[in-house]
Amino acid sequence: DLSKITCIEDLRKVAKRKVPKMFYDYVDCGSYTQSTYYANTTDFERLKFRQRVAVNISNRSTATTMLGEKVSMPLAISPTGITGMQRADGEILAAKAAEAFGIPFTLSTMSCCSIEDVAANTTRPFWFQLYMMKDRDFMARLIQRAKKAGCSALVVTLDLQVPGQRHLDIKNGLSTPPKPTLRNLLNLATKPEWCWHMLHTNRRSFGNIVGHIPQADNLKVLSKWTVEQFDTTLNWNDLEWIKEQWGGKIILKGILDPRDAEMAVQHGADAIVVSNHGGRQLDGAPSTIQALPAIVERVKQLGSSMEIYIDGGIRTGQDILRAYALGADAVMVGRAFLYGLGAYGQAGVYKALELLQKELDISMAFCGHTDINKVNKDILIIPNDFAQNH
Ligand code: HOC
Repeated sequence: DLSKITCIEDLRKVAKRKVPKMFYDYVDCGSYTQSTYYANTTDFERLKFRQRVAVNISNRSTATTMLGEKVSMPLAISPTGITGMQRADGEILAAKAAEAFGIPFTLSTMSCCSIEDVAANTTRPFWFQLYMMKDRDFMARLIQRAKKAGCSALVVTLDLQVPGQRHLDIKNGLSTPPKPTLRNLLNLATKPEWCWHMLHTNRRSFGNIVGHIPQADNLKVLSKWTVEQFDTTLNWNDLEWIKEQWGGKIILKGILDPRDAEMAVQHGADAIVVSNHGGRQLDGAPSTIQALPAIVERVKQLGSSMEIYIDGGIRTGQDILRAYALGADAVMVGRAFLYGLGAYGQAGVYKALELLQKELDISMAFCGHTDINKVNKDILIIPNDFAQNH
């Protein structure tokens, strides 16, 4: 019953009950010791708000723009792998919820629903996420497909050329090739709703890749090809090739260091996402909220208008407000929407967005603001180590 859901944590608990263990764990874990994964959330709490009173806080608005697109709040849905395994047709359901809410949805290259599936089920242009892969022909085709589908931005992920190890995935058999344990297979029997939905779709694989390689219906072949595709030679020159193929707006995802933010400016990125891949890659990297101020400062020093987004650890509207006040133009969320999807499908994603916006609006009001566009770091008490991060 959605009326009893009052926060993202409630959605997480329901998703944990409804989604098969191996796919729930895939979302809900970080790499190695998970120190970065945990820091992403706990560091947000270290930023305290300065409450203001007796300010007229009627007529509030969280609406703004991201890359010139109007959005109902400064938030976009992050690209997440195999989203259609949280719930059948998950990418289509999440894209529809994002469209209804008036925010951008990003489709991962590694999605179950294809670019064409999502385009056929939505009218708002979505963003498409791309990895640098060895098969340039595949990349070029993906880019053309994204163009044809009317995607309004290309999100290039820079931090997954080597995979961070997630212990739980290995233990659950979510590996290459997939080797689910008997326990995990038995666990499916306890998730009838998930199974029922999954039986009614044929989107149970990498939708963007099927059709590109022979024997793509063989999961062993498909996963081996995919994993071997990540190109470790990726460097800044490759970006010029991507830009030429695409010709539209580019967002670079995985920036954690001011020097890389500077490179992004030099290479003409329209936006960056300050991201440590949800704590799923370099364990021991700083939380994204701690890395943000130095990046904002460097981009400002360069006089660049490149937009700065941030993801990782955002579970509340308060976190959105903290990130925005600290200089992010917007946030992106992965797990927060995935919990909603696993719990209640499209309605669950919409509910997650509704909760986040409501929390953002109320917290902004407590800080004495009525327009998100006017919020700045004056509303925060910032720990010293955030500013010292250069
Ligand atoms: C087989 C490769 O962003 C994650 C995703 C990456 C998906 C790659 C799947 O798991 O963090």
